[in-house]
Amino acid sequence: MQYIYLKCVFLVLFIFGALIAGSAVSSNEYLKREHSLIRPFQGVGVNIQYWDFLGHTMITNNYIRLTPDLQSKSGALWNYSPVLSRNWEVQVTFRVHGKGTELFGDGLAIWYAKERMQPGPVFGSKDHFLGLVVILDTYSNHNGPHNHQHPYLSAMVNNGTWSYDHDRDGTHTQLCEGCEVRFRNVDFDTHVSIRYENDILSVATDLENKGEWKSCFVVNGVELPTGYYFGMSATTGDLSDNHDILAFRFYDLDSNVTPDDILARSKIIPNAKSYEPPRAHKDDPKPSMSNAKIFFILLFGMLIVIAVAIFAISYFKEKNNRKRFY
Ligand SMILES: [Ca+2]
Repeated sequence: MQYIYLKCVFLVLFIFGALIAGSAVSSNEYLKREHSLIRPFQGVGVNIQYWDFLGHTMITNNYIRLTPDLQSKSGALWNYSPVLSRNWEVQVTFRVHGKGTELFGDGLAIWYAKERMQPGPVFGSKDHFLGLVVILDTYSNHNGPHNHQHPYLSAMVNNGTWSYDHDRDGTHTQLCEGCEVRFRNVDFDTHVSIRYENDILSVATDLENKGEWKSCFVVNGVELPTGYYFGMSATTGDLSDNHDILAFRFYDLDSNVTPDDILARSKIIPNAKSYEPPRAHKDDPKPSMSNAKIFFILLFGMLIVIAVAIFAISYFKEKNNRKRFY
């Protein structure tokens, strides 16, 4: 009796153990360490495994600070393993914070690009890039009215020929309408997920500490090559913020993708079918007439009408008077 009881206990323990092992495998199955960045960051010296950094980037155990909350700083982090997956998802945990309450900037960008470690004007990285960028733009450079508030999340796919237009906050080259995002100065971690599967790009955020993704946008027909690199960069100008990266997790979503597919895919040029062709940079239209101007024009017009009326009345009156004399 006791033997059967023990056997049952062992069986239950075995099944329980197998379930735990199974779930551990399934949750780690697709995480690729060579494209990920997981705490603690400080290993031997100042090296971070699989990643290079440049500019004012500062590494601590718990976070990587791309820029401090000081003017004119710029930093970047680039993975040095080319991505050999056709379908993937990355989840970036970040924190943007600073002393500014009304004015802060400039923002943070997450890259999947052909060239790595290239400093430049687009949130600390190269313009005219080949690949994808997802931008968390904290400062509205645009003087005229936007139809959205900042911070604003948007994406751009570039074949190397287009320029990111800061004066328009990239709205003329964005992939589609983005979304307003509030991630600054919160006392919990904030996350963005970029999923690229079967040429569909989906971006979602978790900015409210709820542990759930909220969709920002989904776009079909996005063609990105294999063999590009992931990176993150940030910059400050007159305005500043701390731009901190806390984690970068890469999940391989490939199933039934052959090495030939991966190779063929490495030769394509980044392209997005739904793309609106970028509009030429035009200056804002001249401000329309002020209310005061319109009032004076109307007043002037009315005075002319009144003057004409008075003249006409007196003219006809005189004509009538003259008639009576004859
Ligand atoms: Ca901006």
